[in-house]
Amino acid sequence: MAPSMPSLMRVLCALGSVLLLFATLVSADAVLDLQTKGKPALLAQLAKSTTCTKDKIMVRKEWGDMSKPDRKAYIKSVLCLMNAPSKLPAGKFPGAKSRYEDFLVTHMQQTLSIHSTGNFLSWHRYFTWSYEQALRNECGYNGTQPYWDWGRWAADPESSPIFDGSDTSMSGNGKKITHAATFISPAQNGGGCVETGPFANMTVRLGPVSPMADPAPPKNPQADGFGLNARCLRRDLGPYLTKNYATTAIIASLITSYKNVGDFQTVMQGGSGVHSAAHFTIGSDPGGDFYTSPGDPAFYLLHAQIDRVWTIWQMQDLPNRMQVMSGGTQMYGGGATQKLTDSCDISNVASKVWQLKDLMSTVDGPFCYVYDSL
Ligand SMILES: [Cu+2]
Repeated sequence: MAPSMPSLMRVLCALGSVLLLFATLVSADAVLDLQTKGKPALLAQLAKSTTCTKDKIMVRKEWGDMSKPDRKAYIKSVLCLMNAPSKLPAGKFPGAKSRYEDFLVTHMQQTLSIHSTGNFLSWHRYFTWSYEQALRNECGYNGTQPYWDWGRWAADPESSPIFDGSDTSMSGNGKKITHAATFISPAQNGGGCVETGPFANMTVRLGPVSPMADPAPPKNPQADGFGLNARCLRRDLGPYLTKNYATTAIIASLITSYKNVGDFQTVMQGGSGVHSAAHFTIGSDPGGDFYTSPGDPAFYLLHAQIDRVWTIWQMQDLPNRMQVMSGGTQMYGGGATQKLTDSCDISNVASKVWQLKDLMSTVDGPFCYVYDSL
């Protein structure tokens, strides 16, 4: 018997809904699609690697895709690093009490030669990887460095599993206080001390050097910011910057719009680029000071995503985007032209000095990791 019109309509409607759902699932995340598209190139690169093999590969995941026990293991290892003694000379760096702060000192010392420079991407890749190594080798962590996909949580970062303030988050927003706007966004929903989650009682000691928080943090007793200046961790989370400058569509467009690494990294690091948007989404103190931003433990999730976006950009045309670099050795084209043979020395926190050319692939040189899946 032929179906009656209404039931035929129902069938067609149901079919339409299924197709729509399928289309949504397939292209739910344009950045993930680009990552999938680039996978064969990455596998080909891995096959040629001199140091990394499939059986050794580590897989970094988005915080929201990690199990709660895995998140807790990561948090535990970060707290361990914060409680481990500094290996730096106390006379020179009185504010560096912990191994965690040794990383912060390293970033502070090199700030002007690692941002808006040729080595921005490779330096931060090696820095984030060295931090992951310290968590594993010095604090018994068995997992990998998680990342924060700004696009996934762009509508409301505060309710994301990264910042929801639960015991499986990287702690929540700062306490809501009356405060002024910054140069990049209106005042957001916090501004005060972080009082929820695993880092609620964290003490920040180094800096400020170039603070952009309101109210301003107390001055450091040393002009270089390395003196002891104990205060609380503050944040000013809100959706303004991610909604306007770091959605999935914007990240995908960053990856697909620029063939040249100079253009790609300049747009990424510009005032309305994803890098600034993500940093000032955390904001406040020490997160809003570009010298001391690694003093907020969410920094490393943020920079793993910077690294992931670079990796996905590289994977779109790997042979032409691997050994490429653009920029100077000092900010905004200053200093000499950066060379692939320049060294990357973060010997406060890593034992080996590599040349930048060795830091260009996540599956060669010191590295052996991918994002999300192999
Ligand atoms: Cu940095």
